[in-house]
Amino acid sequence: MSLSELMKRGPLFLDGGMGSLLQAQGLMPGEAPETWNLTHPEKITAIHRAYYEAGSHLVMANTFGVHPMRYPIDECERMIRAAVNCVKAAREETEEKFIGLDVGPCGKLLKPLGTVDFEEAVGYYAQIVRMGVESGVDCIFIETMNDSQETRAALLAAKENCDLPVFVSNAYGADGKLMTGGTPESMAAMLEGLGADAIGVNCSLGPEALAPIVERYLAAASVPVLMKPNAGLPEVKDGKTVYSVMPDTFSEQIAALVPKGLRIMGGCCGTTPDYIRTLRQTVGSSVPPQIAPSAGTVIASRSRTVELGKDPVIIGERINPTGKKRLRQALQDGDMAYILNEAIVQEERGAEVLDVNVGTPGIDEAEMLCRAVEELQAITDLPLQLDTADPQAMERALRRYNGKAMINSVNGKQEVMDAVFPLVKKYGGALVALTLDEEGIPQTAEGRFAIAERILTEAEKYGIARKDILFDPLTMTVSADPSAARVTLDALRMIREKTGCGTVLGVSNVSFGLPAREVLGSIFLTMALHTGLSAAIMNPLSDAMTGAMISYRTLTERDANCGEYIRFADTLPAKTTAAAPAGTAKAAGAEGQPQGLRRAVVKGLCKEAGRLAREALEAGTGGLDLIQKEIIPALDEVGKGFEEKRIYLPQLMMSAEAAESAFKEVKARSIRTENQENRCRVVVATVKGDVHDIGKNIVKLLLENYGFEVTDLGKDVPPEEILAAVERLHAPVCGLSALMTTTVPAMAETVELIHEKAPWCRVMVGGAVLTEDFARELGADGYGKDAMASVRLAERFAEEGEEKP
Ligand code: B12
Repeated sequence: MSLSELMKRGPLFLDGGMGSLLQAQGLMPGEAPETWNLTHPEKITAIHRAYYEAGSHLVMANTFGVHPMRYPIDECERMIRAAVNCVKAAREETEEKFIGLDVGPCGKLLKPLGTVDFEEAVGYYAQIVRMGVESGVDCIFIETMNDSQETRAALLAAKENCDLPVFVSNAYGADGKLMTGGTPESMAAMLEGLGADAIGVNCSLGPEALAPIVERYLAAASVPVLMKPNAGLPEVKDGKTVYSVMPDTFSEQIAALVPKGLRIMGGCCGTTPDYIRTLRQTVGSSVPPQIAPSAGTVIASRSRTVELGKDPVIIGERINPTGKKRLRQALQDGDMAYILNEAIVQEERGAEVLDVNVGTPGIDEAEMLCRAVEELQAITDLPLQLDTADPQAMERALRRYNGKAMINSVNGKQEVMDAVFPLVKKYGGALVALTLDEEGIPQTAEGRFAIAERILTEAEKYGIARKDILFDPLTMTVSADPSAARVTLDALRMIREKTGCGTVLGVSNVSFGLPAREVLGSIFLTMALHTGLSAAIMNPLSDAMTGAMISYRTLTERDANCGEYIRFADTLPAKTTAAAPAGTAKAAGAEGQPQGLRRAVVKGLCKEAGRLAREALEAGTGGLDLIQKEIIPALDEVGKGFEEKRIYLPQLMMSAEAAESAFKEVKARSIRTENQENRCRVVVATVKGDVHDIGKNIVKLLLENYGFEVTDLGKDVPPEEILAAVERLHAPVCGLSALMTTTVPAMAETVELIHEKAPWCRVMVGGAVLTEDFARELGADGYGKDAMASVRLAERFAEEGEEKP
């Protein structure tokens, strides 16, 4: 059986861990396993052989750590060739014995979270894949990826550079999420869209803890699902890493998933050939059931999925310059802040997907769409609808889009289908198809339906699943044609009933040219929903439109206890709800939402935060007040969200940046004017292992404003470096900051070192994890709960001089 057949039928057995086996053979801690392909090929070959003998069908070459960001390219090539040769040497027969190119993460984050550009990452992975293919592997196995965008980069590179099967495996936390927030459902949607041949999970946890994640994959995926758990959670005993799940338990827990559909299985850290042998015996002759293709139409951002065709969905229409002068201007000026704000406002008012159309005269649409997608995805996790008629702009945006996008649009014109279908096939997505063609928009419902059928036939030639096509039967304006609404709704009904496909309508156009547009628009929306509309492109800021949508959900048993309706009513202006029973009237604006600068920081709106801070300062608000009453509470709110897993690292980082830009404005102005010049020298630093420096920067700013001469060593600073600065400057005061429980030991070490080697220096400490008692335990000379306290402490230390009380 070929690898593809075996993987589709299952069970397909993979190999297990490599690192711990190499350590047992003498690999030193810190030594890279891939270097042994060149220095100890016989030992690598012996491990591969043991896995084949244990029953692995697919053994991975020892290439996990090989990456052009770590090694010069010719060395990558030598290591990959040697690694594949080691597996070849171990494979005694080729019948159902395959070799995988093991592809791991680069170790750095991609933009906007990190510094690596997406296309740069694709380029690196492309090199690795080509080297693997030239060396003779049978498949590409991308694994242990904990960020969706890097996973996409590697998968895209594999698909663009070979036609071998590509397996993609992600590393999840115990919360069922990737480090950057991805879920089994969002990953399944995006990876299948990009053409992964098998998807699943590896590393991080044992089989029992990974089982629920695998089950979610099985429910969401239409391709084979794989699992490669650790032998439990790693624990350190007597200085050695040990794993607690033994081969029997490991195998039973995995085997229990085979009847549920698991087809591809092996082991990760801590597993050995013994685990694979036992696993194969335990699974025995059981064969997973046939894969049932998932039925729903799902779109996804990196961390959120939206199903179309179940409950009607609101697609926010406001990021579209048609008829919007202010937005057109913003696009021409490259004013992203305006666009990001439109996104946030729509999200706050209930949009579930955001339409993004940037087509404006005088701008490079491809460039702008790409930029808008990237920036929008940094501040919102709503899935996006990429709305452009330019296939080039569409392709560039699709490459970057971190998820499975809604693609708007294709139509019945042959030329347009020829340009758009290959993109949908390559990148995945749910495609909105407009029922018009070379002849224009048919006047009749039958005419529009006929175009829909032609589009479906053509899409099938590309292998695009029917469920991934939604039809827009086109809303025409009733002021120009009294039958316009009826024809659209008739076409909608025919398409729904005869094709089973989902439907989309931009509803606002119905009232064009008429007064009180929302009255007509909201009734048309209701009629369309009643006819079976899956998603409406509409203005979520319109109470009439959103009210119609929410009322419809409430009236069709989609709103338990009318909760959504009541929450919506709470946001309406008092006038509208005056007749309601006591006490429901509220002022407009989503309740409990932070406003102004606080909101800008919470939502990660960088420019907006800077502008609002500047305006507040110009209007006379004190810098310290701004920090304490706006910036810090906003960061606290974000931190709480992060802790409660409502907010993920990308949003945390955007908020930190927004705080920084507000902070820069404060910094540009002196907080206090009556400076006392030439007070003593103070060295400040965030301790080793900790990159949180916003608090430390505020401490520095305030100390400087009170006349201290501050030397700032930055963040993640080792104890020796801090000591060296204290010694060089003979600084009488040193301020240390730490924000994580894990970096408190580094702080303790630094305090001890300074006390020992620079006894003249007094050390004050601060940061969110510390308390007065904790600071005392660390041996610090003082603890400051905020930046003002750092000034008071420094003043006291300066006064007391070198004599410690
Ligand atoms: C912004 C932020 C980030 C930003 C930091 C950007 C930057 N340039 O600083 C980014 C996104 C990079 C980040 C990364 C991470 N973060 Co973070 N982050 C935060 C957040 C939301 C706000 C921190 C902050 O700036 N607060 C505002 C400042 C002004 O407050 P402050 O630092 O406490 O400073 C004040 C006082 O403490 C005092 N002070 C501070 N220093 C000093 C020094 C002296 C001498 C004195 C006297 C006083 C003093 O004065 C300051 C002004 O009043 C907190 C949550 C929170 N509410 O604290 C989480 C938080 C600190 N992060 C956390 C985590 C887990 C992480 C990550 C590990 C996440 C990850 N999985 O990658 C990484 C860590 C990377 C690393 N190795 O350090 C956890 C820590 C949990 C713990 N208890 O250990 C927190 C608490 C979030 C949470 N609730 O889970 N984070």
